[in-house]
Amino acid sequence: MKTYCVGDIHGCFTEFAELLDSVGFNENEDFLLATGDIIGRGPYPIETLRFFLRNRSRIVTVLGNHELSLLRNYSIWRSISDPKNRSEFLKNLKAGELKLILKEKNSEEIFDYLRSRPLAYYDRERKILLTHAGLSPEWKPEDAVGYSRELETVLQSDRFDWFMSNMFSDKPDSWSKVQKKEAKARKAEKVIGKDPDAAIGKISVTVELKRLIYIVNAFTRMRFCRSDMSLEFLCKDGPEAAKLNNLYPWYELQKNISDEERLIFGHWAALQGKCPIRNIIAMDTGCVWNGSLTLIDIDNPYIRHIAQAHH
Ligand SMILES: [Mn+2]
Repeated sequence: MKTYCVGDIHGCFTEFAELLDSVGFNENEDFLLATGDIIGRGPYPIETLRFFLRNRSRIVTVLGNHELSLLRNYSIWRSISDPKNRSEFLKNLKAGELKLILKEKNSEEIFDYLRSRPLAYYDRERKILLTHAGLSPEWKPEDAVGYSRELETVLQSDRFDWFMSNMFSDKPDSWSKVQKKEAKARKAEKVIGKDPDAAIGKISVTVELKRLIYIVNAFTRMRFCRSDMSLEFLCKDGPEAAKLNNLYPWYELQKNISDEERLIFGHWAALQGKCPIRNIIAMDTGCVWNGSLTLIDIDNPYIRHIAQAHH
């Protein structure tokens, strides 16, 4: 029984299957961790999703930004009642995954599956944390699963559509700002007391939304931070060029991961699977961009199994 970890598949099912074959992955015995973005842009999203659902008891995947975008489109599609407008909406979508999934008999099962994935997974025995984009330098590894659960609860509740329609924002960009806003809201609640005041309800919903947006952005979109550890989303350059703009790859500022712990992440194809910090392991080698797909045995993580992109 082995446990493997695969980088961002992005619907590149051919290369994924090739890798599983090359290590002799046993669907009845072995476990697989995936860094998220299992779909998005690539040619075989349905085949990939079918594999993940079929093996759901032996696979952990965290959510990536592409799964969240898909869920957002699904949420909008569901909210449109007129069939004409629905098909118009699907026609105008850049990404084709939603249309393909809706044709599947078990499409509801697929959406439920995605809605119930975590943003962070922690393997206690091995002390391995798995997320899509990394771990905010303002956070400690032991807090990650708790933050992830906050969002999971919302995604699985009837507040799913509310969050989906408010999710896309670059702000707030810092956890300390979130905490300051929370402290302010608590103070306001104390002053006004327990009067059922609509304004107070509004304050706390706004503050909660900000907290959830930060959680999503840190786990699924982060690449660069400013020196004060706030997240920066505009820079698309590689890590070296970013220094000129006084930006830092998040992992250079993340000092809370102990020597015995490991953090595995994907998302950042431009790193080409290289992170200079020994126990922070970059897995996205850009298969969907004509790079390659990477798989490791997590008990032997420095040996990499690679499948070159075919398309
Ligand atoms: Mn990504």
